[in-house]
Amino acid sequence: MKNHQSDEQSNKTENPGLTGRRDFMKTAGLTALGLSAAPLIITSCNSKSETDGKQEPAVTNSNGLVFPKGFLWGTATASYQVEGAANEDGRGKSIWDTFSHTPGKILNNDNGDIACDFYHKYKEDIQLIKSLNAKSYRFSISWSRIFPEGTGTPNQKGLDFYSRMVDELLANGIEPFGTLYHWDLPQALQDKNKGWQSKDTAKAFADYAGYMAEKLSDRVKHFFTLNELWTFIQLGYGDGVFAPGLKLPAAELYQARHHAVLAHGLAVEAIRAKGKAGTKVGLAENIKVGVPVFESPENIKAAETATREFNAGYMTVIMEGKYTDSFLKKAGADAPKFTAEELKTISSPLDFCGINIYNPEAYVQAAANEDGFEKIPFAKSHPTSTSKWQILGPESLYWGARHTQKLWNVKEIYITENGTSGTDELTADKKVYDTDRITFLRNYLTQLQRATSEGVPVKGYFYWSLVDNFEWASGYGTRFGLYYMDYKTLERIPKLSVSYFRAMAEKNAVL
Ligand code: GBH
Repeated sequence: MKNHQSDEQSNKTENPGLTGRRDFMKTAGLTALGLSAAPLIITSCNSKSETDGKQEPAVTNSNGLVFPKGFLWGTATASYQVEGAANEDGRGKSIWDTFSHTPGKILNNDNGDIACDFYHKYKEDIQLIKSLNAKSYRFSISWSRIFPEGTGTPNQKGLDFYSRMVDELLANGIEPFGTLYHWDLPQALQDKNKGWQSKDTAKAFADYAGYMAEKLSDRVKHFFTLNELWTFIQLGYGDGVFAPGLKLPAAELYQARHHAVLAHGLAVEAIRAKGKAGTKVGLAENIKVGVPVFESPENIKAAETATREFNAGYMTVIMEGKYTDSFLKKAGADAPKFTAEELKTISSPLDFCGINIYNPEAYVQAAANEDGFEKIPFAKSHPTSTSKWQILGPESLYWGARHTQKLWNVKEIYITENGTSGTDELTADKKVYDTDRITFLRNYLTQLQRATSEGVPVKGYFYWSLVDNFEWASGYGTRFGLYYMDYKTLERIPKLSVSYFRAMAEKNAVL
């Protein structure tokens, strides 16, 4: 194995890819756009394995693609997708219990009653996280475990579960990042309020968020309000393919969307009011990323404008406190009703932004039209993962982070989800050779490292997901995990990508 010194040397001297790119950025005129390439930040690789006498890591060449010191490696999951224990310890039903138990809604009529049984196996899973060299874990809290009816009297046993899970993470040197809503709305609030169609649900969410901050912020320092507002509103209330399975007319859908961003803002205020000093709050949105089809200054500008518009009803209104003109114009008579005071709440300042990125929303080029950009249709032959919606485009990770910084001046960014699904065949001797996932990770993380090397403040990366789990309407057939789940025995089997992730997290570099 090369010694440490020579690794560092090679970072500085033989880095043709990066040097070439910086030259390109100059010639591409990025400096003129205020996007000058920051000096490369070179941190030394972790030399633990050389000093503590443990086995040497299998891979030693980081190609110079090193992340900043302190960069957080982690994995993510969500309550309904992994916990199971659907009827235990006083948990109330959520809209996903109802939806998944409605025949025909989920592939193979799968449901989350047992899922990965994380509720009982969390200690085992925390050891899996630890063995990945991950120092952080993003989990979500099931609202109906805490408030079985959505509001009212909290259920102590529900709280106890998250409390002991957080203690276990901390005892293993893993920092907990808590998401307050990953789509499992208490069924009681769907019944009583029509869910997100009512402002009362937004208020109930804020009460629950404040309660959780009060109880956990002595140990959980980062809270995400809502996960992927676009997804649960559009697919749940617009397209009917996610819970609660509604297809609302446009005006009602716009209003539900407005209540979701309002819920976010009210929750931010509640967490600030009830959390310990220093509690940080942000969101986790699947930002829709416009990727310049190639990097000319005009296309880069167009991709930025496009990204602002693609996210107008979600990230943009949250970050800017206004709906864009073009959003309101397109909505016309269906536009949501809102007050100036609500916009102020919605745009309460955040401590950080979490962005979930799996694919580009579109490749974009400059155009002489009203919008200033046009979307380029994807080629039919453009590669996808086994999830057909997942158009592969590693640059989306770079541009997603960079647009977030540039458009909204964000100082702390986390990639709160990124991952891919594969066929993941289990061999007779219990191996999974997921070469596609490894290739995916190498390509996407190379783009993320490009962002950090240019000074985009990405502080951490959470792979989706730790284990294969309940993939919503696709049930258990679609696998995103680093660990393979044998759903008959609930055995967790490391895929080849576990070794890869572990080595990268140790080196803090793309390998
Ligand atoms: C994330 O969404 C979720 O946060 C996470 O829970 C999920 O497991 C993970 O992705 C993997 O899917 O059913 O054809 O209408 C990512 C964004 C938006 C991608 C909804 C899938 C559904 C397409 N997702 N989309 S479809």
